[in-house]
Amino acid sequence: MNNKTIMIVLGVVVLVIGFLGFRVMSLSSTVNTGEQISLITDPSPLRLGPANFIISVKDEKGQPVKNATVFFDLNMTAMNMGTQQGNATSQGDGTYAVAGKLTMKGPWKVSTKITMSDGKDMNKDFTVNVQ
Ligand SMILES: [Cu+2]
Repeated sequence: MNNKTIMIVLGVVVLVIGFLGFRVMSLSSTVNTGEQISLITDPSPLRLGPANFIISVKDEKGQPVKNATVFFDLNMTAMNMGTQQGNATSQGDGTYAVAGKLTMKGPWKVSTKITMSDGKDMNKDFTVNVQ
């Protein structure tokens, strides 16, 4: 083989390794991500007054979890605005809804505790801003 052929072969090898490396990375990012708990608010962005909080629970495979218990606690991050907590209501599709009242502008914390049907507990907190 002459030098030019070697360079071409090396280039192809580098491309193949790069491609495989990319595939491995993208595979590992979709495997083993764990359960996903996400929050949607209505209205969004939040403002003073009543608001609905929709908490979505998905399992390790990204499937909606319909039979979890979702405990919800709403308060400001920096001060106690009184107790707003309880279980969110299952909507039957892996989402859980709860109503709250936002009585002051600024950062609020939505704390959730999710209990799966097998008894496994998870906590996830969200910080939202009231405008
Ligand atoms: Cu406050």
